[in-house]
Amino acid sequence: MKFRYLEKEDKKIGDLVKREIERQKETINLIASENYVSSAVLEVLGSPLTNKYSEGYPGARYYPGNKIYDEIEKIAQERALKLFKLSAEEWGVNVQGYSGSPANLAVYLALINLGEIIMGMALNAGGHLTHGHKVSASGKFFKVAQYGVGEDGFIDYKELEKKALENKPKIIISGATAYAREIDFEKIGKIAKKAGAYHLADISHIAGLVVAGLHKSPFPYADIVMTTTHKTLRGPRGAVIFARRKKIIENNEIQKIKKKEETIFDRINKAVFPGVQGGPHNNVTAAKALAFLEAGKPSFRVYQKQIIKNAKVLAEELKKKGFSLVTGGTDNHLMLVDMRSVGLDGMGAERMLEEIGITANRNAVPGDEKPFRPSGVRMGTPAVTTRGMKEKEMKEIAEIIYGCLVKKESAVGLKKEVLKLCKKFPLMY
Ligand code: DSN
Repeated sequence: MKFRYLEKEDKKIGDLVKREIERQKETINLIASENYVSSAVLEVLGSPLTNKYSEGYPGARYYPGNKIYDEIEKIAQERALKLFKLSAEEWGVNVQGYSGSPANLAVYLALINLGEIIMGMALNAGGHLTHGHKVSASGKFFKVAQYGVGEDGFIDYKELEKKALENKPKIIISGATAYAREIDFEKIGKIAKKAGAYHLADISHIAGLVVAGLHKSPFPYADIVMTTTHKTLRGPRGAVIFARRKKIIENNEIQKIKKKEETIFDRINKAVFPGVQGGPHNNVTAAKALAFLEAGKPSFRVYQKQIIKNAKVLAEELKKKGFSLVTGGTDNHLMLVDMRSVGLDGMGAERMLEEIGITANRNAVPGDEKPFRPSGVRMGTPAVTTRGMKEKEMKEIAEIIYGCLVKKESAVGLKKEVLKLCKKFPLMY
């Protein structure tokens, strides 16, 4: 990539940007939440669309000069609804979310009062910080009940139901950040109804799989669905929130909306702006619209299928080499490797892999108590699949990981193998 102006203007940052692009090119990226956007998405992100304030929503802005941004935002909304096959009568979508964490916070602030109860999956079971962990705003502002997984590593839906009925949360969150198995949104939706709670599905990790029909959709069973746009969806960093237009829950009862009454979607919009955010990042909104178009193409489904095939092969190969996987395998784009099975912890394994040019992040496994020094490493295949790698390369990667973490082969030799693979599947930046 050429940065004609940057290099002249600021050599220090220019050099760092170039070095980072080289790092991305020369690294096998197994971080399950990362991906590579298309060059067209990059163009839009770096465009003058970043210059404008557009607080408000299409047709109702707090700044002049927004006719073009109104069109862009409406296109992003229409494409987002079409991508997930939603009717605009039943669902609205807010495409302004800066990222997943503020988007989840907006959902909570929209629907419940401070001090009321939310219920999500615990961090050490695979849940996200914003699903109620005590260090996040979600755990500081709200009371929290958390569910976990059983001894086999799978979500324990019976326990989930018991906790929901005992604690009577106002929101139950389905979705995870490190869970390798299909989530039964239907079951969680039914439990939420029984408990009188809203059902928020956070599909940030699996949105691409849902679009491709490779993971069951949460939409029939949820009141709100949030996703980030940069993981399996392969768009710019950001989030979107889908919300039902017609249903609202007060005093644990679902009530029909009368004319002019607020819908869940209305409340979500107000919570995003002015509740949590200021002006939307218009360059990102336009890039989201573009990414939704890309994700609607038949080639995107082929890509998602390959992500899963690759994850299954990588998981099986690692198992053959003695690594233990939480739940014993994967249904989706990621796996959680318990590094105690090869005498390491997550931090040690993460560092050793980074030294040879493989990035995969340390992650808690069920039962872990220390998030900074957990026992596992999460590995995912969205990024390597974008580079064009297939089953054969997954076997090679498993061999390199084994050489690094178990056989303790020379880092210099393994790094050369990593580079060879990266050169064979280049990034087009
Ligand atoms: N940090 C993201 C992930 O890695 O899953 C979620 O926010």
